[in-house]
Formats: sequence, structure tokens, C-alpha cells
Amino acid sequence: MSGAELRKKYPRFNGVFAYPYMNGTLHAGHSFTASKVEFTAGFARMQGKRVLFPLGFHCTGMPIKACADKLTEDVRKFGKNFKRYEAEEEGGSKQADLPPAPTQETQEDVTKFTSNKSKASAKTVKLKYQFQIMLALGIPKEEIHKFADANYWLEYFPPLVKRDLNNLGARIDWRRSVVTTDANLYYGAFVRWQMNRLKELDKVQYGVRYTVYSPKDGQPCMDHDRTEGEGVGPQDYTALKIKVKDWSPKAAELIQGKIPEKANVYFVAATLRPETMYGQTCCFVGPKITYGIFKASEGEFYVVTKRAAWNMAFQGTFFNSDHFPSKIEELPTVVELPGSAFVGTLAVAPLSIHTRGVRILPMDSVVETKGTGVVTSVPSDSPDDYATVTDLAKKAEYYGIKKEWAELEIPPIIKTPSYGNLTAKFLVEKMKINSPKDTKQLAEAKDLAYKEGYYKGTMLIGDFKGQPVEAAKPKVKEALIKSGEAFEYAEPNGHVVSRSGDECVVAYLGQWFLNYGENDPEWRQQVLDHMETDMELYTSETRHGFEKNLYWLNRWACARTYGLGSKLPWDPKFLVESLSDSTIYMAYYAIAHLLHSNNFGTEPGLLKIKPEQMIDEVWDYIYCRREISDELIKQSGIKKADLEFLRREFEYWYPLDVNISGKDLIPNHLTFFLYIHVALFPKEFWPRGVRANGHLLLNGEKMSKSTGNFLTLNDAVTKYGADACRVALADAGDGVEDANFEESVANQVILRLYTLKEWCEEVVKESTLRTGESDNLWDQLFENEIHSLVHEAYQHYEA
Ligand code: ANZ
Repeated sequence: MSGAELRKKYPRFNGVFAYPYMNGTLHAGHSFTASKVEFTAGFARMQGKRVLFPLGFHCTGMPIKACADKLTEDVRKFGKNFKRYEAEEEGGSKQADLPPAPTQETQEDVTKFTSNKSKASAKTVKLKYQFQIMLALGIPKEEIHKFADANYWLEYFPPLVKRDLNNLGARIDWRRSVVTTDANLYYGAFVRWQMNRLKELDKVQYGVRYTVYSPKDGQPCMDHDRTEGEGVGPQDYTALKIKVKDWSPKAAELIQGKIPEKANVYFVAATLRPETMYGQTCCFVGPKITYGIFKASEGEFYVVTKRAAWNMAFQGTFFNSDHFPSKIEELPTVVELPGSAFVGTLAVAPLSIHTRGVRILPMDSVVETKGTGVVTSVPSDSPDDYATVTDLAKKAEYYGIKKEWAELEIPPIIKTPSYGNLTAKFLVEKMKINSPKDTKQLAEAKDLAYKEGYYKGTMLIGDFKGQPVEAAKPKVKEALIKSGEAFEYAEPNGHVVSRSGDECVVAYLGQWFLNYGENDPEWRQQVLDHMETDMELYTSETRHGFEKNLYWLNRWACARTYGLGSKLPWDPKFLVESLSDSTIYMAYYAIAHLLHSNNFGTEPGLLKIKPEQMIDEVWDYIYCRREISDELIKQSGIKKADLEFLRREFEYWYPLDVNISGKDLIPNHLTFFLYIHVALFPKEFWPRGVRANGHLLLNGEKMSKSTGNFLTLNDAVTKYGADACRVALADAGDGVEDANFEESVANQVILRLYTLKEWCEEVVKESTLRTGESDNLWDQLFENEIHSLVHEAYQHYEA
């Protein structure tokens, strides 16, 4: 019988929620997602299906290791039980800073609300050290030192998660559980197999590219390694070198003696529009912004903000890639000056028609945290620049500049069908923009100018005259870089902070990446097609979310050097990153119990197979990528019948019916989940459904540890019991919009369930009720009512 026939003959349901990360127990948000699988699984059972609802424990990545390392430091500083903490912090007042003893919560009267109280106490508590955070998590003080070993987290939290979900009454098949990373060698073998196969398929590649990077951690900082800046990627600029010819008197005075006479100093302007460089008429700095002059080589110095220099430090500008700095003090800073000091400096801007030089002028709207803080001015095509130069000329005296500095000829650079050949001038006049302070209108004008220029513009000047802008842009950039007048510069296109608290930069790094996105259009199209035609996604928001992300998502760095994980098979100094080892683990659940019977894989499973027997070819066979052979049996030492059994389990439980998670995982985990399934399995086994939830509010407010509006699953079940929690979870919401867990609902449910129970008991005790055949009209009415309720329930569960 084929797998498909088997699934038809014995209908089944297989659903999962994203396995939780083991740096703590589950909170109400996890529980909400879990409840969606739980209820669907329960319904499937009532329909007579066989049901698989497994759960593993995700341990891959940085956070556990980072916390363990901090604890090691705390223990070193304060001793095993942190006794030296109070002694060390003067005044002894620090005792009060410790969070309340963890056991209090569960001893409280369960009918009373405690959130206000914990809110108040949470606000006053500053958790400076990791051991304090552990105390707040409810870990007894004497046990905390054990968490300095990262592996201890893997032992400690999974049993608690299991306890809490069991207390909620979840019908999880715990025989299939596993901890990720090489802590379980079977899972390690599974990850090794998938990475090897992905590499053979050219889905994993090596290349040098711009990546968001944490200097402190010394490695890339991807979405899940961040506390701020999810979804932020590198923005590439052309960094144009505008060479100083004559310093303003103020700047000359301040840098006197600090830079060799013969050296060249450049204002380095970050631009997105290199094709417009012919029309530069001046160069802007923010008068109140602090700039540094940094030494790039013996004869070459750059004027940029420190933040930009710090980014450049990881892109080969000041340091080699084999020696990245770890502290910002290592930058070769010569001197720091305010932008105002530069005003009036004469500098030569590459390609500009004004070959004798342009002036450095002030612009208040320069953003300090964007680009290099140096903005070259092209008034023909940039509305901001046009508005600013007009204003500077009008109020030259006020700005302390010479009027003629702001009145250099504005040459036409690009011809456009809608706005003529001075796009910026046209738009500023048409939109009646009177001042550089009309920021909203200027932003609108900039957008229009950019789109029109890019898609419909034709070059009027330079080597690529007559060519469309779209074609000329990369050519001008390339020529500028080739001639040494510009270089590439990239930075995060938003603020990114790593979990270690580091402000991230963009680094130019050699690394392994998964080739998602436009570089493998066929793969992407397969995912899109499958999603459009063969998947239940429940809401159009989820579908749009996927579509948008599939369009936008690009190559993904899939290896790390720091943290926990499984080794990259062909380059074992790297570990497979946490969103890359967790894409197809649902296929692992299908057979986990046959391989091992505990999380760590240290006790054998039903088939008594050893991890080293799980060679890549065995995984291929189980997952229907090859057929059985004597060679395979011999190589692996696994019996034929056992191999067939493994494959049978997979063919029966796969494809997955539904993967349920918070909607925040659409742009990463859920998209990767589709990509990798499509790459590795035959089409028959590609996922059939994804359900994305909204975020869970607690009593109508955002859940947050720092405000105290927070509820763990353990708290919830202890307070309200499983049944009331389940009803409140079911009542919280179904769509992608925010859901809400109301404690008052849980409370009312307790009462209602109690009344219901009383009523049932009374009715049963009642002795006057009729007995015998169910044959009269009332019986038929009753039966009919029950049928229609069952029908209604079906409809709701299926929605
Ligand atoms: C020359 C140029 C010509 C520019 C042109 C635009 C149009 P977005 O798209 O908003 O990122 N810029 C660079 N750094 C800046 C800063 N720190 N503060 C204010 N403006 C800054 O804008 C990128 C453009 O904004 C860059 O490209 C730069 O001006 C300016 F017809 O360079 B452009």
C-alpha cells in the first residue's frame, strides 16, 4: 500500500506549534498558540482520526550561552551563592533591589489578582546581574550557579514545560520529544544530513556579503539574536570621496598639526544616486553634528561621523577582515570637530561640472544616524537639496556664508517625461514648498522624484548620456569605484541591538548562507506556487504576509561561531544557526520515538538504532529521496524491516497538516519552513497548512515582564485550573489580529463550570424523571437539538 493509500485508509491529523526556546518556561502567549493545536487535535480525535501532536525543545542559538556566560562571571564575582553581592555593593541597601522570593506567587490566594502588586514591585527592581534575573524567573538561589553551564538549561526547562502543558491537559505525544543541538546526537545527525543535502543542491553557498553584525559578539546578528531591529538589513550606499582643496579658517585652525601636510582629506558622502553626481553644487554637513577625521591610510583621511567610521571598520576601510576591532576606541580617530567648523571649506566633488570645487555648507536636516552624515547636494534632482540651497542663498548672512557659495549653476542631469529636466526644481515649485523645514512635503517630493527618475529618466550628461537611469546608475557607480573616487559603504537600515546589548553595524563578511530569494528564482517560485495552490492559510493576511516576505527575503546567513548548535558538517568551526536548524523538524517527530526515548537520545528508542548508524543515506531513504538497497543495509547496519518501518512512519504522518505560530514568525521561521521542505522532500510531503495567530494581550494590555502584566502557563493553570484556562484561551480570539486572554473570563468560567456540575449532579439525583425507550416527540426534539449543536460545533472547529 502506498503512503497516500495508507493515509486515506486510516485518516490522521498531524499538527505542531513552533518548538519553544529553552531559556524559560512557557507564558500565556506560548499557551495560546499551543491551544490552537490542542483544540484542533482534540477535534480530529473526535472525528475518529489518528492524531499526532508532538513537541520538541529548541536550544540552538546565542541567548542560553550568553546568559550562562554572564552567570559564570557573576559566580566568579560574588561566589557560588552570590553572598559577596551584598558585601560588595556598598551600603547593604542592595538587598532591597532583589526581586521578591519566587515562591510567593504560587502561595497566593488564587482568586485574588496579583498583577498590580507585581507591577509595582517590578518597576522598582533593576535587574543588573544575570543571577538576579534567574531569581526573578523563580529559580532558587542555591541552584542558580548550575545555570552557568549552558547544558544545564537543557536539562532544567524541558521537564517544566512538559509539566505545565500536561497540567493544561494538552494531548502531546511526549515520546517524540528532543532537545536540539549536538546534545542529542540523533538530532545532530538529522541536521548534518539536511545541511549536506542543501549544499549539494546549491541551496547553501559561501560568499562575501554585507551582513548585520555585532562587534561585541564578533559574529553576524540575525533577527533572533536581536532585542531591537527585527527585519532590519544592510543598506548599500556609494561613498563618494570629495577631496578638500582649501579648509575653512576654523577647520584649518582645529586640525593644525594633526594631519600631515601632503595627505589628502576627503568628505565622504553616502549617496543612493551616484548617477546624479554630475550635478553636485555643494556638500552638506549638519552644523551641530560631531564629525571625526579618521586615518584610512598613510596619505588618506576621511571626514565622517563616528558611527559611519565604526561601520566602515568592518568593511575593509580601516582594518583587514581578519582583524576586526572589538572596541570603538580602536578607530584611528585623528580629531573630532563640529560640522559648523567645516562650513566654507572648498572641496572637489568627482564628476561635478563644477571642477574648481564646491563648498561645504550647513544643512539642519542632516540626520546624524544615517549614512556618513555628509550629504552631497544635487539640487537638480533632490528636492531637499533644492529647497536647502534656495534657503541658504536667501539667508546667506544668517547662515554665515557667502551668497555665491549657494548659487552655483544647477545643470540638468536627467530628463523625465513628467517633470522635465530639473525634476527637483519642478516639484518644489509645483508643490509650493517654501522651506527646508516642510519635511512632510519634501519626503513626498523625494519619493516622486526618485521613482520618476529611476523608472523613466534618461541621462543628459556624462559617459552614459542617452541611456536610461536604471541602466546608467550601476555603471556610474562602478566607474567611480574603479577610479578610486568612491567605495561601497553599507549600514543597517535601522537601529539594531543584539541580545548582548551591542549596537550592531554592517560587516563585509565571508560566510555560509542559505540562498533564499532572488538569487534562486526557481526555488522561490516553487514555494510561491505551492503556497498559492496547495495550502490552507486561514486568513488573507497570512497569505499576503508570505507573498510579501517571499518577494523581500534574501540570502540568509546560516552559520555562527558563538552559541549552542549542531556543527556545520563541512566546516565544523561553525554551528548551524537557530532559524536554520529548525525548518523541517516536524519530519523528525515522525520517527523520533523509534530512535530514542529521552530528550538527549541517551536511551535507545523502539528500534535500538545508534546515532552513528543514522548516516545521510538512511535519512534519504526515510524521507523518500532514495530507495532501499543491500548497500544501505550494510553501510548503516540497520535491519531492512527497521528501515522500512521508519519510512512507513514518515509516509503516514507526513505531510504536516498544520504549523501554528505567532504571526511574527511569518517573515522568518515559517518562510524557511516552506523553502526547506520544498527543497528536500518530494512534493507529496510538502506542508498543507500554516495558521498564524495575532499577539496575545493579557487583560487587554500588552504582555510584558517589565510592567508585570505577565502570566506564565504555570501561573494560569495554578490559578484557574485546566478547564477554565482552556475556555479562556479558546475565548481569546481566532484571527491574525491581537487576541486577548481575560483573567475575568477564566474566573467566570470557574463559577459557570461549578454551577454546571451542581446542576448535572442534581438532575442525576432527580428520581421523578421518566425512564425507558426514547420514542416520543420530546426525545426526537432533544436528539435533533443535539445533532444541530454537533453540526454547529463542527462548523466552528473547521473555520
Ligand atoms: C545624492 C542625491 C541626489 C541624493 C539625488 C538623493 C537624490 P533615503 O532614500 O531617504 O535613504 N542623505 C544621505 N545621508 C543623509 C543624512 N544623514 N541625512 C539626510 N540626508 C541624507 O535618502 C538617501 C539620500 O539622502 C542620499 O542620496 C543622500 O542624498 C541623502 F537626486 O545623494 B542623495
